[in-house]
Amino acid sequence: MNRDLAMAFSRVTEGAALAGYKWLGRGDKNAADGAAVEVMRCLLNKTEIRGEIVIGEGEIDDAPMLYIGEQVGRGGDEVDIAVDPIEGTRMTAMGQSNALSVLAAGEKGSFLRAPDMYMEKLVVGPGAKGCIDLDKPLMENLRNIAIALNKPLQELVVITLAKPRHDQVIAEMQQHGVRVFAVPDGDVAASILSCMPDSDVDAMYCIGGAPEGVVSAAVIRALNGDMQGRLLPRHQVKGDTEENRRHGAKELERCAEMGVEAGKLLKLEDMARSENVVFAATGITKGDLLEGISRKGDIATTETLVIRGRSRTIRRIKSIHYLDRKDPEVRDIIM
Ligand code: VTB
Repeated sequence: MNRDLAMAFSRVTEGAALAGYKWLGRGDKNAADGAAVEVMRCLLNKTEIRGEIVIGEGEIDDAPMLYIGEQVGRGGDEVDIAVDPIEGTRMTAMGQSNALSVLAAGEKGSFLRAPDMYMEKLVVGPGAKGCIDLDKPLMENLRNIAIALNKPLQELVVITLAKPRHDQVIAEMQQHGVRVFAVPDGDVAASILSCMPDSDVDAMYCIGGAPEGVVSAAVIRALNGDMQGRLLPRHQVKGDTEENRRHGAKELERCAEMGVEAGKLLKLEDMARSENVVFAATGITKGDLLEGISRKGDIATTETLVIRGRSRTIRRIKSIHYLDRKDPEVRDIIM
């Protein structure tokens, strides 16, 4: 993959983030997402790639744009692309922190194709690579991570999502003295934080979205961290009601069609098969990983993280955008 694509992809997430920002705090998740999707697609189609969306907004029937299987780009390197135009539509709609626009690209066949369902995930940075095993209890994993990092359990920092389904594990971790950072939403940013050399987060554990898991796997691989995951049907996560069971049964059917197995342990290499990946994320709202967008009149500032797996270079790009100078099709959505 041409390394200059890193710059091209940062432009794509910047545009999508600016589109999401326009809807910040307006209580309309779908409008925010729709705008980001449209800009992301438009900018991807101006990029010199022959790309296929492998993690996107869903299946063609219910996602008009950036659906799984959609071809994007105007010709060039053949790449698979995993996108989350707004990772945190609720955060964007409600003006909460940590919302990002995210894209990962890799050589053909790089990413696991998984349905949009839940995934249990455990992520660590390079220092604890090879020490995790999701088939073992979480506390045993955390003890092993602490040993690998040469610190007492009481100094371990684990980030998770503050969701009712995690109340019990959060309490258990805290009873054992682990420091828990429970953020409301956004496990992609949380996963990246656990692999960044300048962060004090040691691990990320949660049950979140599978697409978010695959996007995270790409960047974790690029950062030489480690991750394991397990696909879970809805009724095992959200309560064993009739509706959830019906929904869960459909997810299991999709798994069978796509050749993946729910409940089975997935290793990092199963989810991200090559380290020749490029990852770009632009902050929409201020978070622990990235600055949010700020805008005065028609001038907006963005911060974007760009990571190239091959060289493992981590760049932060601060951009100032004169919105009225953007291409008309983008300008009309972001202004
Ligand atoms: C998950 C997580 C995301 O939303 O998809 C979560 O992976 C949805 O959780 O990072 P619920 O089903 O409990 O609402 C995020 O936190 C944000 O998109």
